[in-house]
Amino acid sequence: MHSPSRKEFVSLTFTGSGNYNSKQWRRQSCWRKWKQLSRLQRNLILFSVALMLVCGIATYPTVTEHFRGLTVVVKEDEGHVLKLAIPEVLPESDKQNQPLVPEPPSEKQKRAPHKRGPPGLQNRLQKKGTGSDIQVEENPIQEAKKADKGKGEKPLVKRGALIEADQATEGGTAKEAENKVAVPAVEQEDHSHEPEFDRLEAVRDAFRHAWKGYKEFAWGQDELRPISKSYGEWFGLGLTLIDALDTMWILNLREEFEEAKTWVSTELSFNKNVDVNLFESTIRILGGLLSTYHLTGDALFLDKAKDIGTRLMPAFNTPSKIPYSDVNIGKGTAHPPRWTSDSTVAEVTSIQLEFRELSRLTQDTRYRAAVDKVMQKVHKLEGKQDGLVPMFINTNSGQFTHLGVFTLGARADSYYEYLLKQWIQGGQKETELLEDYLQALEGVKKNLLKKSSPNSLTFVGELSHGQFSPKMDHLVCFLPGTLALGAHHGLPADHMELAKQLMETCYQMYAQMETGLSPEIVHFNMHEGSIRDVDVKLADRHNLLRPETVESLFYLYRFTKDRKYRDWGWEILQNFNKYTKVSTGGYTSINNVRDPEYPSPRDKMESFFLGETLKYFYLLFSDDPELVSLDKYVFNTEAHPLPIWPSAE
Ligand code: DMJ
Repeated sequence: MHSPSRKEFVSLTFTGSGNYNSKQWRRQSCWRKWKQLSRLQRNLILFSVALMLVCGIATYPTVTEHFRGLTVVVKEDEGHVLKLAIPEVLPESDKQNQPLVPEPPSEKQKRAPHKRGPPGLQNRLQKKGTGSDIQVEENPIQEAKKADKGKGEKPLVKRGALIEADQATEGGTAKEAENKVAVPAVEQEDHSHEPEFDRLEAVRDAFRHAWKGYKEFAWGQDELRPISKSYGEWFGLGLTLIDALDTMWILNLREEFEEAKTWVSTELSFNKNVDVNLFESTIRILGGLLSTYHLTGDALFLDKAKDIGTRLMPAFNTPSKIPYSDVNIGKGTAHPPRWTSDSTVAEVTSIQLEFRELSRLTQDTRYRAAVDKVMQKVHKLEGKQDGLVPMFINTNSGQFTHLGVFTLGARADSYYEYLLKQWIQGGQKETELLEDYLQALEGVKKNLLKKSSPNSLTFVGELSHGQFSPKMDHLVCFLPGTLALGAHHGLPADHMELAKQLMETCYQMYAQMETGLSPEIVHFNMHEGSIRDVDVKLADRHNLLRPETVESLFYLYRFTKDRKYRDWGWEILQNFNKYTKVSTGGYTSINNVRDPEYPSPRDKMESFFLGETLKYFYLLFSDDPELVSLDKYVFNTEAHPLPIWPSAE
C-alpha cells in the first residue's frame, strides 16, 4: 500500500471566503487549480481536449445524417409523430412475395429532390420552412383553390424548398417516384393543358396498360398481381375480364373486347365446384354480363347471365328468406360464413337491380320475387334509427343484429344507393323505396353529418350506441353522386347542395394526401384550432384503386357542367399513373398514400379498377351526354349500366 501522492489528485473542493458566484472568483479559482496541476497532467488534459475536437469535427456529418435518417419529425394533426424512414411492415401476404418487391429507397435516394403531391398540396408546402420536414398545414382548401385558379403558373415545390418550374420535369420526377416504389419506370405523358380528347385518350391508355398486364400474366383469372407478374384467384371465374367487358365497349376498345368475348364464349363455365360470394358475384358478374348484353345486343351475354343468376338462387333458401352470403354454384348449396349466421345488410340489399333486370329479360319472375322479398322485409324491420340501418341481419330470424351502430360506409353503403336506384329503375313507382331513401337521408343529416375544422368540410361520420365518431370510409364517397342523381330525377334541390359539399370533401381526401390519392379511411378533426381537417391512422393509409370519388365526380359534372370536377378527376388520374402504375403492365393498390417516396405497392389490381374506376374517368371526360345517358340507364354499384324500364312496365 502506498499513500497517493498529491500529484495524482486534483482537489475538487471549492472552499474559501468570498462570493463564489462571482465571475472573478470563479476565474481566479480555476486558474489557481490549473497552476496546481503537474505539467504531465496539463499536457494530458490539453491533448484530450484537442483529440475530442478533432473527432467531433470529423464525425459531425455522419452523426447528424444518422439521426436524420432514423427519425423524421412530421407535424401531424394530433401533434408530433415519429415517422420511421424504414418502411412500414408489409402485411403477411405481401411478405411472402417480398423478393419480388424491390428494396425500399436508400436514405440518399430519399433525400433526392422530388416533386411531391398534387398541385394544391404543393402550393401549401411553399409556405413551409426550408430544409426541414416539419410541415404545418395552414388552410389547405384556400391554397388548393388558389392553385386551381392559378393553373399554368404553378410553381413546383420540393420538400421544404421552392424551385422553379423549369428546374423540374414531370417525366423526371415521376420516374423518380416510380423508382422509389420499385415499380419499373413508365413513360409519363403530360396531358394537363390539352383538350378533353386527350384526357379520354389518357383513360384509354390507362385501360390498355392495365389490360396488357392482365392479358400477359393473369388471362382468364380473377385478379392481376402486377408486381409479381402473376394472378390471384377468388372465385376462379375470370372476374376482371367479366367486370371489364362493358368498359371496353364504352371506351371503344373493340379489339380487346373481341378477345374477351371469345374467352367468355369458349372458356367461361359456371359449372364449377366453387363457393362464391352472392353480392360480389351478382354486382360484378351478373351485372357485368347484363350490361354487356344491353350495350352489344349479343345473346351470349344474356345466356351467361341467366346461367350465373340461376346458380346463385340457392342463396335465398333460408328460414327468413334473407339470403346467405355464400353459394356453391356447382353444387347448388348455400351457407353463411363459418363464424356466424348473419349476412351483411348492404350485401343482401344491393343485388336487386340485377335480379330484377334478369326477371324482366327472361320473363322468369322467380329472380325478382326473391330480391323484392328481401326489400319488403327490411322495409318493415325494427332497429333502424331515423331510416338508418344496422350493418348485419340474421338469416334465421330475419332480424337486424349488432344494433345501434350506423354508418354509410362498409356493410351499409349500397343499401342507400339501391333504394334510390331501384326506384329509378322501376320508373319511380315503388314509393316504399323512395320513402325509405328520403327518410334515411334525413337520418344522415340528423345523426351523421358534421363539419370539420379548420375548413368546415361537410362529412358523414358514424354513430355507435349514441356516440358520434368522425370516421369516414372512402366508400362513403358514392354519396355525392347518388344525391346528385336523385336531384336530377326530381328529388329536393337541397340534395344537390349537399352533394356538392360532400364532393368537395371527397376531393380533399385526395388533395390533402402527399400522393394526391385518398386513403381507405379518414378521421375528421372537429376541434376548433385544428391544424388540418383530415387525420389518417397508420392502418388506414392504403388505396385500393377504388372508384367512389371518380364515380361522384362523373355525376356532378354531368349535372352541373362545372369543369372543376373534371380537373379534380384529371389530377386523380395523374396520381394513379404516378404512384400505382406498374411498367410491365397493370396498376397496383398501395399501402401508404402519405409517402410519395415509398407508397409500398400491394401487388394487386382489383377488378373494379377496370370495371368502375376507369369507366367513370372516361365518362367524366366525355362530352357526350348520350354515352350512357342517365335518363336511360342506372348504374349498378359496380358501374354496370342497366336500363331504366320503360314506363309501361
Ligand atoms: C365495388 O365492388 C363496388 O363499388 C361496391 O359497391 C363497393 N366496393 C367496390 C369498390 O370500392
